[in-house]
Amino acid sequence: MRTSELLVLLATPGALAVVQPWGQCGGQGWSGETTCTSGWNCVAASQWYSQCLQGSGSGNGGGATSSAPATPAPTTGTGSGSCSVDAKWKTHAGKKYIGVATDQRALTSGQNAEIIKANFGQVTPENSMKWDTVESSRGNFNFAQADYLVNWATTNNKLIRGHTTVWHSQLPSWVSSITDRNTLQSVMTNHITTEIARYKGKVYAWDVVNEILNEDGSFRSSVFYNVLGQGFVETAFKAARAADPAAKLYINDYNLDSATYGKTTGMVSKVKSWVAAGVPIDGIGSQTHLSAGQSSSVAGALQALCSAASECAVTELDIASAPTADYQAVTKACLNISNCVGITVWGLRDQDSWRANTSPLLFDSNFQPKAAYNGMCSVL
Ligand code: 9MR
Repeated sequence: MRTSELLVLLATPGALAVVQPWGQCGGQGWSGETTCTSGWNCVAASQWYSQCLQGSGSGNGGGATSSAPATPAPTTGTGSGSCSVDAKWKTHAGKKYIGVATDQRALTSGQNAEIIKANFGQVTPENSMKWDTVESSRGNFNFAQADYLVNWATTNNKLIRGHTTVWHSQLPSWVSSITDRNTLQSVMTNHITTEIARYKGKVYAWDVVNEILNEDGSFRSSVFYNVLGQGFVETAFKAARAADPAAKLYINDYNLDSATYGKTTGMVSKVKSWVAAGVPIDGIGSQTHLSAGQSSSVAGALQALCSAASECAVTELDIASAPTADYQAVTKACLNISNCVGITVWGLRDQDSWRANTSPLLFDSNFQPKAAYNGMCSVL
């Protein structure tokens, strides 16, 4: 929430008696408010957690408010014995999801959909919302795969992290070859506005800009930085905020896994100054692609990152050979930081990972949970 919104709320008697967008509104043991703000519905995600969502099926269908629905049956934990990491995560205050990267192809094959439904509370499109998929030529938008994912998530009460609008990679050459400032400004703004507005009210958070820093924390050379200068960040976030005012807007990057690393310190100082200057950044996403044994510095890094924005998240977790201790350490690191809202694992099965040869994920080729999955559950 921005300060201006908070002041309005505090000045309005009774205004805090409704739950704001994305807030918790029910679940076993919940004693807080159960009525969502106007236009949002209280939807049960699990036995333990109901959340104010927009555009989801249940609730009062457009009236002023809606209250918590009846508690659903416990999640059975398909594919993982009796544990849903997402349901256990949400028993902790302020924790919104454990999610997974997926897309239409995975969701329509094998047991992917079934396992995600039972064990995870959020999905990130692994590829379908990237620029080369969505706008391969100027002004010609193709949202077929992204629509599939959004419809699937909405139907199944899963949060969505939109990924990603401005990224130097997977960027069509018609964009990367632009040299005229006004043209690029217009193209970038139109891309952000069109994509984010299409899913307004349905996406919890957007990775508005992705991987814009070098390892030393300076700006990466990209068409956006080279042609527009660092002001492209402010332009991008303002366009995103205008397109969907309720979505949380993130800056996302990798190699933010140690507090003393140049990229981490650069990210922290840049985000603090952007936020102070009124750039609408709500969160920092730490991708967290790790090697085995690399988790020991993650808690300190997340503390630094999470101090710079109103929320933060682990957005693309995978760990070479998936050691249980490393998955547990990352899980506890985010769990112990009050504004670290969730963890997204970058794929379900090892064989579908972008680094499949390192077997870095939580489920094996037979859709069976690995030791690390049960290890995550046991620390929740
Ligand atoms: O996992 C994604 C892989 O399937 C794609 O081929 C690749 C290029 O688009 O992107 C991978 O996901 C990346 C993510 O979008 C951004 N951070 C790094 C991820 C791994 O490369």
